[in-house]
Amino acid sequence: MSYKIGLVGKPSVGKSSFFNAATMNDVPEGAYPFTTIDPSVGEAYVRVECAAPEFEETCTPSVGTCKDGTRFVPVKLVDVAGLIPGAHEGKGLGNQFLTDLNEADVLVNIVDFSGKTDIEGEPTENHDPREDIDFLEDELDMWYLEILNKGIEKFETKYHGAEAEIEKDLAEQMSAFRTNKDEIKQIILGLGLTLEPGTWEPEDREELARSIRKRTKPMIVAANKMDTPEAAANWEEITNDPAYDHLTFVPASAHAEKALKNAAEAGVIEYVAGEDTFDIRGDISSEQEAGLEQIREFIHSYGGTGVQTALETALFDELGCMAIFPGSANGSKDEKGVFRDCFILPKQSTTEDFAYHLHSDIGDGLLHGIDCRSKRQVGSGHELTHRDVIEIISTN
Ligand SMILES: Nc1nc2c(ncn2[C@@H]2O[C@H](COP(=O)(O)OP(=O)(O)O)[C@@H](O)[C@H]2O)c(=O)[nH]1
Ligand SMILES: [Mg+2]
Repeated sequence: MSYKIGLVGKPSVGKSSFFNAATMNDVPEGAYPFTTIDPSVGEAYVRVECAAPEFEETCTPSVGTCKDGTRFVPVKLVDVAGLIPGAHEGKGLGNQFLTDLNEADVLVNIVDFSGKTDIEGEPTENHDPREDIDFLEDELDMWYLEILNKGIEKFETKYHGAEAEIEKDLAEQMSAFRTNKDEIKQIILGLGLTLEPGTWEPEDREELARSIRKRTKPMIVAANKMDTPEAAANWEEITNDPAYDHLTFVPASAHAEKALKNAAEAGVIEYVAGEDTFDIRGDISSEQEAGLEQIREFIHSYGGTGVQTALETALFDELGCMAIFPGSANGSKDEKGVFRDCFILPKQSTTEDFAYHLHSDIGDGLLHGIDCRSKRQVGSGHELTHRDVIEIISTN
């Protein structure tokens, strides 16, 4: 039931490196296309400031961990097979890629900001990363357009009687994108189009496909390989380019994250994933130290390696999810421990949604909730916010 974050991007941008750094699993890496044949699914974590210290408690997480007041809550990470231009027509790994994409709740587009790989992932110099961003968005849009066109075709050839509703047929055709007819109708009207697809120009269809894609496939960009000197200049230029204002960029170095985790595993450093610093332990060679100091400088100036931040930005900012702690307003304790759980809920979740998330019986018997910080009662329709600590009062 955990959220799934999909890593996408053309070949050789560092998807597998990023995936490995975030999950510390072993997936083959290499500077050539199609290293990743099957999408790999692994467990990664998002950080949430633990609520237990505010209640002078020590948490006992049922899943994930807690380090110095930072909860690491599990999410699923998918390393999606490399996409190349024309994938929507079945080029490269084509349709398999598209099928895998549908399972992700939110996407992180990994882009090689060093400019040292061309659009197909082959080594080059001075490649503009904007081309990769455009190509990925276009590729997704063309995929949506194809499905949209099929839906329109079906609508136009089918006998409807008096019940013709284009939004209904499109929602059916696009059901894999987790949309519905109300949303489709809203998007159509929002673009100033009528509900008569016969009046739509080819550009209108493209615009519609793009709008539906933007709504149903939230995506951020992880600017990877920021540890290279070329990347800084690209970062400056692209994040200041108004044409990309619609995207959120996170500077990242999968290499740095992996190096730090490896060093931590070897007992050479103490490093908490996502932090912008680390401590060196024990004896290391001056060469090792120089390498680590270089990484220290990098994470210091970018506020971390960006691997954790990218996942958290995707889940909490782009998708709007929130973390909710079940609590006890009168301080009563479960024998298994306190602050055991930290649940990730969709945006705009209410007390009632949370109750149903816990169990359908708890939802059915919901009386009200209690905000454990203020000790105030909250109604079933009350919208929760990130890091709320809520006790559910239910007859069941
Ligand atoms: N400098 C630098 N190189 C990286 C980084 N991440 C990945 N790479 C290199 O980019 C190449 C492709 O990486 P890989 O993870 O296989 O890319 P994928 O095809 O997108 O899965 C490999 O040579 C990696 O070592 C990074 O953060 N910095
Ligand atoms: Mg790969």
